Amino acid sequence: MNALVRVGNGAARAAPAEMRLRAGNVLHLTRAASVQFHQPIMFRLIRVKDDWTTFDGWAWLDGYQLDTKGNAVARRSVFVQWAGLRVVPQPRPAHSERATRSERATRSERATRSERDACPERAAVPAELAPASLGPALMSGDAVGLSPMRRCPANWISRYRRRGVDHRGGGGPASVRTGWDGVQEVDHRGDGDRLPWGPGGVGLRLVRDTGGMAARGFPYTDLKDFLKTLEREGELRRVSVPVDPTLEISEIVTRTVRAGGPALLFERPTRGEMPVAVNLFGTEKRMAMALGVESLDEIGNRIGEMLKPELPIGFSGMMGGLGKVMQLKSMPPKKVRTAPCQQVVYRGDDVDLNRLPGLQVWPGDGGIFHNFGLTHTKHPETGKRNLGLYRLQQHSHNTLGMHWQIHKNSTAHHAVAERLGQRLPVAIAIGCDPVVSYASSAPLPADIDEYLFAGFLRGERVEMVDCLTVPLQVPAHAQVVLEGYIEPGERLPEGPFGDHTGFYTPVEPFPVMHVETMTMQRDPVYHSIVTSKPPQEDHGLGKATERIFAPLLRFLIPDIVDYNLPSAGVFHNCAIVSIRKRYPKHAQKVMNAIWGAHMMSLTKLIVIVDEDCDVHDYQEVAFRAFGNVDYSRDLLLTEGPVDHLDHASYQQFWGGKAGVDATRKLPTEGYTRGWPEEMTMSPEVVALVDKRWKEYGVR
Ligand SMILES: Cc1cc2nc3c(=O)[nH]c(=O)nc-3n(C[C@H](O)[C@H](O)[C@H](O)COP(=O)(O)O)c2cc1C
Ligand SMILES: [Mn+2]
Repeated sequence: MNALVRVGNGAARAAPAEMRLRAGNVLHLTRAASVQFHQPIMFRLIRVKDDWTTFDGWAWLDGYQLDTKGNAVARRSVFVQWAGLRVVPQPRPAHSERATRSERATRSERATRSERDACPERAAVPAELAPASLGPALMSGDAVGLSPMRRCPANWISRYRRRGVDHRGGGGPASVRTGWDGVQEVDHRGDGDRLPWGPGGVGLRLVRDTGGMAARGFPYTDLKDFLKTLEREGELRRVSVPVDPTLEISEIVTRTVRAGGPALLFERPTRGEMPVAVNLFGTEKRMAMALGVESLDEIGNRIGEMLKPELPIGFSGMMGGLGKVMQLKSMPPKKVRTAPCQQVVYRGDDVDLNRLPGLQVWPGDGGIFHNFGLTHTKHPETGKRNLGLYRLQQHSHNTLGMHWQIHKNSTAHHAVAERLGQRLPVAIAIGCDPVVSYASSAPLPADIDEYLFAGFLRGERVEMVDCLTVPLQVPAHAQVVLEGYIEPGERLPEGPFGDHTGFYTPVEPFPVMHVETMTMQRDPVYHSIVTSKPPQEDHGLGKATERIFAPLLRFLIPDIVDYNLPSAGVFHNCAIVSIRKRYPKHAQKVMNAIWGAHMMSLTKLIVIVDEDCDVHDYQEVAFRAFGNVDYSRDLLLTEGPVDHLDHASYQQFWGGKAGVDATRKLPTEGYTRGWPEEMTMSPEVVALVDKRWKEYGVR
């Protein structure tokens, strides 16, 4: 971005030397830049929007308007002429001067105090480095102290330390992605030895700041940003030959997912007016990239750390806890007045869902479905918004079947609208940024706003815009938006649909959305997903939820050490749970707690193992579940609600459930034979064989 600035209709050309802008540059915008600045403003750059088409000599800049003290007062996108831009030289931030002895003492005192407080980021981050200020202008050669923070997690730092990477230039180059809240201190041109990066931190010497990407709060504003990153990382393939969205795409995606292959961009679907992006979340790696982390556990850990000190464990522990975390740590969505998702508008008779390359995934499907439409509704009485991912069947050029299941939040909104005899306004967003897309599938309780959750995951506010014809908001950076309403009492048969259960779900009557307005970006990309018998690409989404919600589940049921929702069990059929067993029938207590926990209540089979069993190691789990169980005593059979799509229960919506207690049994549970000891080799012999291994010539 620094050397090349993209202007004109996609043509890249070198910008004037003085216009090699960097994130963090402060610009004085006057009339020379655009007549709108007849009253000049100061503007700190986040990035040049080189993906926004514009006229030659002009550009869109994303950044913050500053007040006279240099504080950011508003985030703005401005349209300016290169020729009229002036960069204001900035003095070094105050903390960049080599610290005096007394300053250093204060800093280390502060670090020790903050260790005790177990909340180091609040105490130790200099004000200039707070996220809103976009951080200091880093320069090559600077020593940077990084502490284990939100975007610079402890496990990355320990990796650098293990590799011997440090500020003295040891260990070779390493790339570190960090939020400014992870940057403890910067020593411009100093030796960096005294940087108080604190326990668990590391000092690195900067080779280069990777610019806009690193300076922004979250790496992707929209789906296209994410696709670009995937492509750069070798995680996306373009398919440029024409391909049929009926069945052919489905078969290609299924094979690709099974081979652990890349995301796919079908550039020329034979139906619809835009390319199709699929398999974005098909591996845990891509899912982690989607959420801007290196491992999915990082997010769970962030939530877990915040839950410990601050919140009492109550009856509604898990979800109450999440709600508090969101209030404390999230960024509420931000309303914007103009939005890329409304660049093109079709109303009334011009609405045609056939512009979208909806997929038919299986031969017996009831027609074309839109599988990644993010459905927005509002509770007609409380006004509370809901976002949910529900499949949409294309009934006609302007009607959609709303497959929201019985336990879901938008179903409840619709029920209230019908009781009141009112139309329910609906807005569907297709092709959102990957975090919002994930959030739409997360099992959040009704009182937690999915956009607050997304703001928490992004560490940055989601920009939303008012719909044109319904009283709802949608993500400003969505690719396509459908606006309309549901008539009370109206139903149409929905299905069959080959779902992630591996079976066709039968035809059922579901509400119908009448699409009145269709808006989109000028060059939209359509996003979809293929569902079928696992493993399929929703694996990544399910695993993200498992990991993100792990600390919350532990918070509610502290006996739980870890859990695994195997994708073969379609996430709600089976849970494998390890516990720290302390008293008789402890395993049964945990089973009952899980059957009482929000959407986990739909679980059919729960297998409980002792804490020394890795729940992700199926061999070990099977060993315990097959061998450690007396099926007349250790099996708990009960009944309860099951998933809307469960086909095995003898009637819809409820059925039998089993808990398998595969823990070691205690005398107090009636097992008085003395639990046998498992064999392990004596450590001396292990050490001896280690030492002599080569000598044996075995391998
Ligand atoms: C690919 C995919 C497709 C889904 N399709 C449906 C669906 O058709 N109907 C449904 O009720 N839930 C579906 N879900 C699950 C919901 O998205 C999930 O339960 C979410 O929490 C619903 O939001 P809500 O809790 O606000 O109702 C799907 C999930 C994924 C990942
Ligand atoms: Mn919800």
